[in-house]
Amino acid sequence: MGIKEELSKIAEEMRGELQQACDLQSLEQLKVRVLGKKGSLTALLRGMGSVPPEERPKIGQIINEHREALTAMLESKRDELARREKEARLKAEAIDITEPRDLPGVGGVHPNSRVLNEVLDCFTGMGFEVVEGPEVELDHYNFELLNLPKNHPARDAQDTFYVDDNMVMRTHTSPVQARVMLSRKPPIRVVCPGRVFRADEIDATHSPVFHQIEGLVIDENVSMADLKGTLDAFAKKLYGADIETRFRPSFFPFTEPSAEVDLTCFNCRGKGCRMCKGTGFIEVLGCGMVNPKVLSMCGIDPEKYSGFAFGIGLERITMLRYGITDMRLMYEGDLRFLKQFR
Ligand code: 2U9
Repeated sequence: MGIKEELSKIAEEMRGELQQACDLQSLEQLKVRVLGKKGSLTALLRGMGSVPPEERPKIGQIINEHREALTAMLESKRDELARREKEARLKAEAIDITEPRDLPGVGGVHPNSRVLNEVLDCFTGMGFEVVEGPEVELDHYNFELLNLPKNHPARDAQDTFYVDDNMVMRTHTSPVQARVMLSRKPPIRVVCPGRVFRADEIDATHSPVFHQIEGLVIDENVSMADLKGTLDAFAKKLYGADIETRFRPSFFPFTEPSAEVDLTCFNCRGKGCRMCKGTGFIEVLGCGMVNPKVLSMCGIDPEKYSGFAFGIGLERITMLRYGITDMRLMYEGDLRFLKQFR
């Protein structure tokens, strides 16, 4: 068979096989069989030795024309197969974004955060500004300025985490109010939320880390009536208009006079129940008129200004609000507990 017949035969066979080729791999094998080093078309080029010299240029040109044509056929087929493979993959991997899915579990707001936000809303609604301060605090601001001198029992190591002789983990947020008084002129109306630290053993009602919200009002002619009125309004905003407040004399070094405040039990509305141990009242916070010595130490003239302060333990009111009997539940991250607050 002459070279021309050979070429036609090769082209015919390739057309037939290209029709059959259904994937890129078989196409590659066909390319090697025809155009590879040991391919049928390459063999013809090797057979040029038997062609008369004067015919070789012509024959060589014809073979190369066939090589180009066969290469074009292969590439066209490869593009077609590649396109089909891509379409098939896109179809297989397509996601119907309109398909209903079970939403991932959404989080919730921690009960402490809920109550904190409600308490802060009550006071910001009355014109108080929220101010925060450092948790690692100098002894000077945490104790001395609060009329808790060096030998005061509240400083005992069993109550306080000391970083060094002059630095502690703050035991209350009171140093924030002291800092505010030292840096601002009256009138002052601030609430100071945050974490506080006491060297307590962990049990159902104690944690070495807990939260307080303290408040401070400093202005001219601030009286105990302002204190009672403000805290009474707070209690009614937080627990309902029928809630009554009861002020019992107490003592704190940083306030004089001092009082502890009981609220009508928001569970039995004053009838007496297990939560309020039958008394109808629940102690919720402490307060008092700022001790004039504290005013002076914080740069406020006690002859011209007076003020009141109060302190609320956040965990205590959160546990009362939600009937949580063990403080540890709030920190252990158990989803069975947290899911109740979604
Ligand atoms: C300054 C002056 C006075 C803050 C006050 C209380 C009363 C109080 C407790 C409530 C529950 C702490 O978390 S608790 O155990 N606090 O009873 N705190 S008066 O008085 C201040 C604060 C700052 C400069």
